[in-house]
Amino acid sequence: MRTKCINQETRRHFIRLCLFSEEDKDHRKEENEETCSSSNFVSYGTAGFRCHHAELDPIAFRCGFIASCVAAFSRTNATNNNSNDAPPFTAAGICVTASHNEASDNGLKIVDGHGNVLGEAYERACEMICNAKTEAQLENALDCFEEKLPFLETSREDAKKTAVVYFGRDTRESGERLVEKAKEGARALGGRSSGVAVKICDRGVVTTPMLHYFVYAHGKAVEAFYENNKQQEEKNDEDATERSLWEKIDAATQELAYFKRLAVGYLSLIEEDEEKKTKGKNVVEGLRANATTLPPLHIDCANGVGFVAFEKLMALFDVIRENSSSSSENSRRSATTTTTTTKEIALVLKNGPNDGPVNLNCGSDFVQKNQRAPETPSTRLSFVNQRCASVDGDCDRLVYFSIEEGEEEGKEGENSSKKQNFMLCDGDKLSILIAFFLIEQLFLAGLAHKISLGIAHTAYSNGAFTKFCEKNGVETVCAKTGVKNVHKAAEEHFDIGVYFESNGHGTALFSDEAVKVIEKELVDELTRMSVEQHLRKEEEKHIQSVILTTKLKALLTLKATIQTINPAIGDAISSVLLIEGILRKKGNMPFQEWHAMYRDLPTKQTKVKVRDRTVIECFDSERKCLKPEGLQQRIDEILLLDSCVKNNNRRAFVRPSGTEDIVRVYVEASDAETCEKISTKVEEAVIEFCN
Ligand code: 16G
Ligand code: MG
Repeated sequence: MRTKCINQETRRHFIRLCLFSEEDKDHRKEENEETCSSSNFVSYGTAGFRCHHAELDPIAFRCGFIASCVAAFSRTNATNNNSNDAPPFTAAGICVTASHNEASDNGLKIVDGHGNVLGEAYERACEMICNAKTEAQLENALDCFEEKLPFLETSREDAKKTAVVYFGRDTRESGERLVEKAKEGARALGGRSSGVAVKICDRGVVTTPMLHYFVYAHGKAVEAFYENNKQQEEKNDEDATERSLWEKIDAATQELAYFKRLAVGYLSLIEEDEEKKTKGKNVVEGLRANATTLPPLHIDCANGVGFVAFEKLMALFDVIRENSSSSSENSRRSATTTTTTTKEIALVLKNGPNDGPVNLNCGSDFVQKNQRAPETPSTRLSFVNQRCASVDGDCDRLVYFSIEEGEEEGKEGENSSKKQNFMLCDGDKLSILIAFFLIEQLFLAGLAHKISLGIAHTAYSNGAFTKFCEKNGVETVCAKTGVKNVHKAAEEHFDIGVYFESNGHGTALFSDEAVKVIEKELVDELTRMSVEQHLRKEEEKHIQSVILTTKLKALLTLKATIQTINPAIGDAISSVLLIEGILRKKGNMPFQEWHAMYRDLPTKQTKVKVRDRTVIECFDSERKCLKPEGLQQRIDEILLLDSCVKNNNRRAFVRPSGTEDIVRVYVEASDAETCEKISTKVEEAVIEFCN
């Protein structure tokens, strides 16, 4: 039988505190009668617990405890190989955010020791812990948490001395209160009886991807430290070792470390003047030679934390610029917009936390779903005829858009109406741009045969996107909706897996092996170059070095790309830098050209309310349904509408939502009218089969 990690005394302490906070919740509920939902059960949704903030106090407390346990008893890369060498500091994280939801909602996300979202295997146990109402239920839930889950396959003696829990929150008003509750829960594990010391690292108002990054960076710092120590094989004074480790961890998990990583990655990515660099000039000086011709990017920050974080990034670019030279470039800050225009990057920030409730009439979800510009009073018109991007409330989604406004033909003059053309580059187009760029670099670096690259997407990706990939020989794989599913598919199928959901949540994942291959090739190439340079005759030098430089440049570009990407999770800030970098390297590619790489088929998405959405069971990555019986056959028949042959441009699927009590219907066809017709019929079929 397995030893329990959380001993009886600690359990009892936790349970006592939980039942206290249960009373606390009832008290709150009376105060917030109108706003609380009637159901007490809060389910573990697609991305953690999320609902009206007034419901969340006890859940925050319990999630805090769960995070402490994950930090104390889980194993990371550093501990996997040799448990006797177990580092004393393992980490986990709690992110208090409700992403793109309205301002009165909030949520809890638990981050594991690698900086990833806590694994699916834990979801049910977390749900049980967070919803348990009695002592017996809590005991049972904790048993499930400990005994069913592979993470905790370790005895109490293996528990680390210190469990570090990182906390972060978005700009929602309820965030601070919920973080405090979660900290209380985290501390409930600490103490003499548990053998664990809990260290709280509150990083304040940060984006969700930043919090993930801190936990990731913590793990990497520990790993590197132990690797180094092993090599040195000297037995240091234990206290001094621990102090020095902690200093390293602390430095690696600060905001500045995160912004520096991304900024330096970006500056290296856009550096083109190879000659200047080889003559010993630094990255920034090298850049001075290149003029910025990409028009500024206007970023809608969803009235959220993205604004705060982008401001910090821009301040860092300002410092780098000031250090490198005095110039006439400008940086302007005001209450509602912040502008940085330098030769390296030109950003105009809009919709910050002081401009209105988070996500209200703005943000990536609003822009993508409504296919129009944010409608906050201060910025409504200022997006027209600009290059624009939109992030969500916690800054992990990104879409680009542009609105061209021109005179209606033949209507010039005073009474002319303006014609607007809205163009969206959603997750599909972000994937395409990044994947094509990386494929090119892999070819130039001579690594295309060694490193596989492909795109993971969901059923919501436009049919035109998958056809375009196929035509261009890019492998794709379709996964179920939800970041965790697409992330996993990208990781499993490719050495470099580019993935984005159409809603803009995604990244490019480089496997450890791919990173190693790129780094090794870079070292080999540099060595080869210097040796050959030495041996070659003067007149041959020039021709050879051109070939070598192309390869070297590509390898350096790949390395810079890796650094520009947040390795833990999809990150809108990191994606903006990567996309801006790629557009620059593509000769300042205009938005229109990127948008026109392929033309999306018209689509329609609707919601259908049914008695019980769970009667629908899907397969084939949710592109087909198995149950209720007969529904799929009906959909197939509807797709033949007004035609007796199968039309490859037509697609329709239905799936139960993971975040709302509805069924989602998706339809795609060559023209909007057919889309509309098919959609109505599929909605009717759903109602018929599901009620
Ligand atoms: C959540 C997911 C998102 C997914 C959406 C689907 C995360 C961070 N977010 O917002 O990836 O696309 O749910 O919602 O995992 P649905 O099931 O209601 O269609
Ligand atoms: Mg989000």
